[in-house]
Amino acid sequence: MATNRTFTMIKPDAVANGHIGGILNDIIAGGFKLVAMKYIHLTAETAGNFYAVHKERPFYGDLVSFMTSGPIVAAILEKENAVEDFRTLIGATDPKKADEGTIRNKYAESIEANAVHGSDSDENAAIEGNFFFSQFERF
Ligand code: IDP
Repeated sequence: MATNRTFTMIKPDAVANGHIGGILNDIIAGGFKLVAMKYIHLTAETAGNFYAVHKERPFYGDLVSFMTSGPIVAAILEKENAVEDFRTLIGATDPKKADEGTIRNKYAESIEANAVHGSDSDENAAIEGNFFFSQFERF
C-alpha cells in the first residue's frame, strides 16, 4: 500500500448516534478520497487482535467491549500526507482536548467512545488496511 494512505474506523458510538454522514462529509471536505469502505460488526477476537498493542493497558477489556457494542464503518483513505493530516482532522484522543472543529471535538462522547480511529504511522496504516480489506476490496 502506498504511503499516502491511512486507515480509519467510524466507531460504534458515532454510528449509533447517527454521525456516519457527518463524519464522511468532513473526511471528504478535508481532501481525502475513499479507496475502500465497509460496514461491519467486529467480533471480540477481531477487535482484540486489532488493539493487541494495548493489551497491557487498563482500558483494554473495556475498549474491546466498546468496539464490539455495535457496527462500525472501516475505510482506507488517500491523500498526500494522509496519516498526519488525518490525525489533525480527527483531533486528540480525548475529545475534551481535541481542537475546535475536529471530528472528535464535534462527534465524540469520551476518551474511549471517541468517534473515530486514525492510524498513527504509514506502517500501521498499511497493516490495518490489510487487516480489514482483501486485495479485491481496495484499489
Ligand atoms: P488514538 O486512537 O488517538 O491513536 P490510542 O492511545 O492509540 O489513541 O488509543 C486507542 C484507543 O483506545 C483510543 O482511540 C480510545 O478509544 C481508547 N483509549 C485510549 N486511552 C484511553 C483511556 O485512557 N481510557 C479509555 N479508553 C482509552
